[in-house]
Amino acid sequence: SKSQLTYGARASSHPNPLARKLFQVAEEKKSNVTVSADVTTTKELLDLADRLGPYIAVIKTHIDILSDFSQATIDGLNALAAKHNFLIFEDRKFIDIGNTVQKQYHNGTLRISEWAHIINCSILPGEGIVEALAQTAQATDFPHGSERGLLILAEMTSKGSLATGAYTSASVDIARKYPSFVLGFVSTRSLGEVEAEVAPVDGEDFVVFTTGVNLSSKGDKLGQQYQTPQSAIGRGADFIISGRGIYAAADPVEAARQYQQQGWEAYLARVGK
Ligand code: BMP
Repeated sequence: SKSQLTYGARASSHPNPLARKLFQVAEEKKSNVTVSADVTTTKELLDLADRLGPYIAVIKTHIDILSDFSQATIDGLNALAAKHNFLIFEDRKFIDIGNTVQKQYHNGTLRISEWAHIINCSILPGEGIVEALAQTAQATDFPHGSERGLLILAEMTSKGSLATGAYTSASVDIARKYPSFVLGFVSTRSLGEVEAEVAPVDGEDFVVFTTGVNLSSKGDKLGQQYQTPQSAIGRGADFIISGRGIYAAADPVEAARQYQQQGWEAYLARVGK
C-alpha cells in the first residue's frame, strides 16, 4: 500500500491527473478534509463553501437536495472552487445500466459532468457501469476528461450495510480494470490488500475517501456509524469526509479547522513525519 507515502510523493508519481491534483491540493493546503455540505439551499451551500473553503481539500455535494438549484449554484460553486483551490465531489452514487448512467452524468437539470471533478458509483449493476462512465468521461468530444474521476462505493457506513465481503472485493477487481478513470474508493479502510481476483496493477495507488467521520458522536438515530479522524486515517483514509460534524457544529469554521488539524496530524503520524 502507498499509504505510508506523503501526499507530495503520491502527487508526483500517480498515473491519474486528477489524483495528482487531489494530492497536490492536500499538500498545498495541509488538509485532507472533505466537507459533506448537505444543506438544502444554494445560499447555504455557497456560504458554507466560502467560509470553509480555506480549510478543506474537497467539497462533497448532494446537488439533488437543493430546493433552488440553478446555473447560479454551479457558477457560484465553480468560482469558490477556484478562489479556495478545492475540488468538487458530487455524491450521486450512480447505480443503473450503462446507457442510463451516461445520460444521468451529462444531462438533465443537473449536468453533473460539467462541474463535478469526482463522482461515485455502486457496482451493484456489474462492471458495465464503470465501463460506461469511463467511456463517456474519456470520450474525445468531452472537454473535461483530464479533470474527471470516479470513486467506487465499496463499503458503506450504515448499520447492516450489504457492501461487504465478495461485493467489496469485486469493487477492487473492477477498479483495477479501469486505472485511468477510477481514482479509488469510498470505503472505511484501505482496500488494496483485500483478497481480490484481479492482480494489483503495477504502481497501483488507490485514493481512499472515508465517510462517517465525526469527533463528537458515535452515530445517529437512522443507522449512521461514525469513527474519528484518527481512526479513519489509521485504517487508510486519505481524505476524511464529515458532514454534520462540521456544518451542524455551533461554529462550522472552528469545526472545519479542528478536523483539518486532527486529520493532518493523523496523516503526518501515518507517514512518519
Ligand atoms: P454525516 O457526516 O452528516 O453523517 O454525513 C455523511 C455523508 O456521507 C452523507 O452525505 C452521506 O450521504 C454520505 N455517506 C455516508 O454517510 N456513508 C456511506 O457509506 C457513503 C456516503 O456517501
